[in-house]
Amino acid sequence: MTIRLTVAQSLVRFLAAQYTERDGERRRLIGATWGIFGHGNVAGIGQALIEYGDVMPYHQGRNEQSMVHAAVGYARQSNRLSTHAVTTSIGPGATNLVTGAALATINHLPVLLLPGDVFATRPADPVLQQLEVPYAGDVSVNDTLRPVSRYFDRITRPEALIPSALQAMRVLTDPVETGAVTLALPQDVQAEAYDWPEEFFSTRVWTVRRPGADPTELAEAVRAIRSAARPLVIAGGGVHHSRAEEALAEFASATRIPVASTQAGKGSLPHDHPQDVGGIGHTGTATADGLARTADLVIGVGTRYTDFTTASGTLFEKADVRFLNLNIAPFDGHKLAGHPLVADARSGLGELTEALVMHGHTVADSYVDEYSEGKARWEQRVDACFEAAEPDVRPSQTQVIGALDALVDESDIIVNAAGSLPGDLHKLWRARSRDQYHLEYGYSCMGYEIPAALGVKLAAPERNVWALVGDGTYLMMPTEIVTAVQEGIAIKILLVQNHGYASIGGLSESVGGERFGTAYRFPTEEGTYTGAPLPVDLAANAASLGMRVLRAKTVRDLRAALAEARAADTPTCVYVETETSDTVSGAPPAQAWWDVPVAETATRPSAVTARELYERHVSTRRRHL
Ligand SMILES: Cc1ncc(C[n+]2csc(CCOP(=O)(O)OP(=O)(O)O)c2C)c(N)n1
Ligand SMILES: [Mg+2]
Repeated sequence: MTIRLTVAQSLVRFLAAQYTERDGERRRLIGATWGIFGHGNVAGIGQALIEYGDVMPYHQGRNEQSMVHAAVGYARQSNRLSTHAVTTSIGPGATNLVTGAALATINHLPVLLLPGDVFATRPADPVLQQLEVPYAGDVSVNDTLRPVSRYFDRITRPEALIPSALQAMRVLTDPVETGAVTLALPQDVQAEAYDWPEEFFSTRVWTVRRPGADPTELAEAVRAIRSAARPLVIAGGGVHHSRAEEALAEFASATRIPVASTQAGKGSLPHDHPQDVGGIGHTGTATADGLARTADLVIGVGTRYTDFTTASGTLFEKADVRFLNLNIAPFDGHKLAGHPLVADARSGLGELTEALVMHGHTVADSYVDEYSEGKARWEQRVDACFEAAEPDVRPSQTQVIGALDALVDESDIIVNAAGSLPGDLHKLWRARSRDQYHLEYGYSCMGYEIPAALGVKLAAPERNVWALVGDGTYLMMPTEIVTAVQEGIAIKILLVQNHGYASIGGLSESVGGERFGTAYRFPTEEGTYTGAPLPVDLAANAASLGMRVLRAKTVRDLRAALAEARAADTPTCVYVETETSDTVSGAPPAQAWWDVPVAETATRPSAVTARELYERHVSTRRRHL
């Protein structure tokens, strides 16, 4: 039996029949499709989405990049078992996907991209918005998506959809490979009919596998842990993706090995777990970074070891420090010349715990006392940062975070990606539940927060979802507020106004850049932008997009506004101007370095001084072999 449908209709029906399964849980793989229409998808996928609206929900986005962020937010909140598709017109609609695709791929989060493409049959070259490449007839702007996609195909014949769609599903559901998957769909092919075999539309279940460890690698890992006196776990995003939090807690409780976490891994243990020592690296806690400096064995679990984690290769100071990397991806397992333990995080941790418990292995009491004291000391610093002794003044940024901390329970979710908030949150936030802390720091993309919060809320409608945004980030991408209003998706936005890029301003100052181009201020006579703040009213802006906005001037106002927003069942924004304008936020300083190269020649004293300090830091870098 065959069914005669267009390529677009066939794809929509196929996608509606795909499921994932892990640990007995079955989910729709593609929960919905986001779309902005133009020529290239309006008569193809657009027509198919209305034809099959009963099986494929649709969301109307405002910007192609932000639609990908929404899909990514949904996918992460769904533990990668479910995601969304994104359809675009040809040309600018398609290239707007590139940033979102890079973010998805870097963070190992699945998302299906369906950009329209130029005519496969080329009846009239060039079509509106077509890139013409004189040396290659088969290149279109969609080729910019190749390097940021884990799988890319262009469907130039209807029947080619069958193998391609199956490969696309394989990659989306593969825990090693997953990321952005792109099927570029020429606009004539989308609308073309074909006789599809009926089985193409049958329900298909993709098992998200949990491979266990190789016995030789496991034995070596157990030996390494048993012979270490000062081991330290670094929990990365892989712990969450694998839902290995309980397995990690069992491992930590059994062995008493302390656990530090990356931005993606924070929340792997709740903040009050005795072995949780907080964030690691450049934005880490003094406790975790101190342990890292003296560790003889670093046990990475589901981490990519970015420069923020390793303090650009300066954090692990002990001469004979070794790395043991539990990772489902051999690529990451071999990093820092470590012993790989290639396995799913939950499976691998379970196997490690079993073997270590058999040997009765735990670390020494003196080590436990040391990190427990460090953890308690850091807690006091967090309290001090959050405390606002005088409630009738403008809050600092850390007091803003403290006000939210005092309000939320384990069901609230905070979403953030860029600015000075990620560092402050990594140092200070008390993650009360496994998925409360949603930090996108693989790409740290300004503008992620608001659309991603929409995706998170769609995946967890019963929870309070807070997008924490700086003013710079807000200006980069506020437009999905309209979508939240249109669909009644009651996200909360906490908008922190400090008149520019406080984070990059501080960084600029420390590397001899003198805060050049980082403040939202009027130019002065000397030609620098250091004049008065701009008369921009972001609260009015958010309100103009249809959102309810609560303005908070003081700490007291802020507490009341946050509580009101939390109780609201419509999209609500709390707007607050922080006290220290574009300088410091009130958080503890960085406990470890981050390599941002400084000018080797300069006449300005700030750069000359910064370079001297830079060279001292560089000289402490290690190559682990
Ligand atoms: C799309 C994008 N462009 C540029 C950057 C570099 N960058 C990182 S943080 C930042 C400033 C963020 O400003 P704001 O949201 O106001 O936060 P603040 O630093 O003031 O806390 C910039 C420009 C980025 N991360 N993402
Ligand atoms: Mg700012």
